[in-house]
Amino acid sequence: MNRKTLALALLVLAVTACGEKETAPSSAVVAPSATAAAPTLPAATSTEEKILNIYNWADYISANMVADFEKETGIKVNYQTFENNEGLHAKLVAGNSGFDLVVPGAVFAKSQIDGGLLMKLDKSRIPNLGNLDPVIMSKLASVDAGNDYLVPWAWSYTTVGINKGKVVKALGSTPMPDNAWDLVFNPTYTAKLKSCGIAYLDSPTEIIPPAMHYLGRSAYSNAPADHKAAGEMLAKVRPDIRIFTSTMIDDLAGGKACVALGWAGDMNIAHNRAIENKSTNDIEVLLPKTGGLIFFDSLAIPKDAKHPQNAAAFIDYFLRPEVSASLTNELSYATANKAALAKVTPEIAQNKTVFVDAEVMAKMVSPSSFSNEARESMSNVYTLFKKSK
Ligand code: N2P
Repeated sequence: MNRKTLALALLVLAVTACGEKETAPSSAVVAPSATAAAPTLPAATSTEEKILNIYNWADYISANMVADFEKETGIKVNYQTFENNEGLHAKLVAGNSGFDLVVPGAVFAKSQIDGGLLMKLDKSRIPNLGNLDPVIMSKLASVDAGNDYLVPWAWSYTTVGINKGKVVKALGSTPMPDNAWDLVFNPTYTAKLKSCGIAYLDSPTEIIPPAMHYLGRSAYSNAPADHKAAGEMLAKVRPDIRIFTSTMIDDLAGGKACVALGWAGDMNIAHNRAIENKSTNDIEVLLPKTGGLIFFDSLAIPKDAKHPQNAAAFIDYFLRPEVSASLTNELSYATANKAALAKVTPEIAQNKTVFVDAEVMAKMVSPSSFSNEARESMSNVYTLFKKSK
């Protein structure tokens, strides 16, 4: 039943790039299928020194993934984390980042491909590409034609999360709003909630898109007028926003923030962490009635990577069903690995904030990509917003 729900949900997931709606033929999307886990990794044929430098988002990998890969291949992994797409993008643009494997969001990946910042995958080294869901891969082809550069790592959506008890208390006689986005964008609510802490993600492309969406404009508008409108709206709540962060798990779980504009996956981690810590903080992921913003993060190899064969070996290892499933099971981020779905625990598979129902999914905003100019314009609006208090 869950697989069916997921398949339905994914049918409506449309990754569109700059308004382009073209979709590559699905025959072009996957490598020759080899669904069984390979007994030996393509790493065995790597002619490179045994080093792999990975750059990923914080809190975005299962506990043993790196150690198990190192043990099996003898490849030493240097693992570093970044805070947001802007940070990763700047490193790629500057070049010589030293990284062999990075995890850009779909929103940035198209301009990175177009800008020649990424290397084409050597698909012959990644037989487990056949495990990926062809429906998702055909959607991703609107960002990456032919699926030549990106391998989906995980997906989730940007939304509003709350500490239920604290929010109800802070709102007092004011009932919960009909539209959850009000909790972070409407001064009537933020003025009350500032007492228990409102956290925002710290990135222009994480905040301006939901703000435009809240205003009824396209979340992926490239028009400076739309960015400006979002900035004007955000200025009204600025005095109420206390926390800007890219790692809000502990803020939520520990009770420092009672409301967050962030990623559903991290909110689910916070929910579980609060329980583990035996705290009374009850963290809940809300599903705004106007929809959250789907995001899609993918593994990619920088153009000047020194160890692309080792990177391909890691990608193939990650695409084993049990390895992909470990990420979903431990971190509540959904997978595009179809072969992994059978290994997702019932608890996660049935969590409607991870694999959302088809009707909730239908309202979600699909990712798109911004022009370089639009990112610059949003960055200016965001900087002004953050500076003013
Ligand atoms: C997980 C990071 C999620 C990445 N902590 C959002 N694109």
